[in-house]
Amino acid sequence: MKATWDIFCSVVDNYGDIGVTWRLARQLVAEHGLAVRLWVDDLGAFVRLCPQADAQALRQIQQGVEVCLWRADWQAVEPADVVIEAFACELPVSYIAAMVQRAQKPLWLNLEYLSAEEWVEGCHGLPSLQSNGLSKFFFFPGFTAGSGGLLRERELLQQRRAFQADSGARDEFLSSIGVTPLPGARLISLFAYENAALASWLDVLAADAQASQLLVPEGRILADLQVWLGCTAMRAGDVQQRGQLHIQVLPFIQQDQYDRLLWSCDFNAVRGEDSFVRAQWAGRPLLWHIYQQADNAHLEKLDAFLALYKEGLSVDGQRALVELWHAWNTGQSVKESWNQLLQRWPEQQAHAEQWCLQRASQADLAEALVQFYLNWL
Ligand code: TRH
Repeated sequence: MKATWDIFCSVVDNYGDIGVTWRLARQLVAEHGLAVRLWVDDLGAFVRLCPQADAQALRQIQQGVEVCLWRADWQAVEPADVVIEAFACELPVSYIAAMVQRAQKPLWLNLEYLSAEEWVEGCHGLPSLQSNGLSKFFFFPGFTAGSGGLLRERELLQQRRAFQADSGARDEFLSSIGVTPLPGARLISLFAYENAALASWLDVLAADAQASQLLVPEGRILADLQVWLGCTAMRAGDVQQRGQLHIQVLPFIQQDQYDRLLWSCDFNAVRGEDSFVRAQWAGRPLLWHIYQQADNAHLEKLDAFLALYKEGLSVDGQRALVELWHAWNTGQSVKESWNQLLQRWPEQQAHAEQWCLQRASQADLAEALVQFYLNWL
């Protein structure tokens, strides 16, 4: 009998919660042959990632995953063997009661947000005894061997390498999303929250000796882009040029296509959690717009990641990287740091690939979850 897994996802905002859980659910089905139900409280967000899905369906099968609407008026179901509450979302009270009643108790996991902070290793896998007698385990994704790892499909890096080695595949993909690469231009993707530093980056790209082609999926950064361009209501397909900078707005594409976009670009600006990880698997230099938290807690997380990521770069390479990422995340001008980064471009390229290879030597998150369950049994 296949083990059954329930993954609960409450969509707080943006696409990270559903992006991570949808990716994990698919991988558990495709690579581990598990029966997975994904409970989502906002099917609208899910449909954005999976356009063929039905936003009204209470239950539907998508790519082997049973996707269920998590309704406020919870209808009783038999709990699964493994229950994952993603990002500390609160399970329905009656579902927890049913977990307690189950003859074979389920493994209950809280899948946490990704962080490179040192304390993560100490907390990963720890149980917390609940008043109902069940234990809930904290599962932390992460970048180091003592953490739960990162989401990475089994064939991902082989596919990425084959794609990057095949310029025809790249051109064909770009053409499928309406992009014609400009000869000699640096190709950049931009996915970010509202960002006061954007104008300084666009200024420096427009004034650069080398042309840049900036691809911007529809999203929150468009408002700042429009202010800089002095235009309104930009939509997918719109193209603008200022100096050496060519800007094109893209539609919001599916996760697999978004991967290909990251693989196609020379540089990727990403945000949140899932796109940030995907850009690392692309093996190309990247810029992270971290999700803002109260009291600037996110800046500590940013520095924790930088401390790991910058290892192996030269002193100048480290400085350019850290200053660029700090400026981008604090709304300061990126002009100096971007130019410094460009001066060390080959080093940053080699480093991104090296970082990717090192992370890929660890077990991926889905595999680590499955192993955790097998050890727990
Ligand atoms: O959307 P996000 O900002 O999500 C955030 C973070 O996860 C943050 O940590 C969390 O607290 C907050 O949500 C609630 O960024 P993220 O994590 O990169 O998720 C975006 C998803 O959208 C990711 O799975 C990639 C996907 N995507 C596409 O599928 N197509 C696209 O065109 C683009 C731009 C993204």
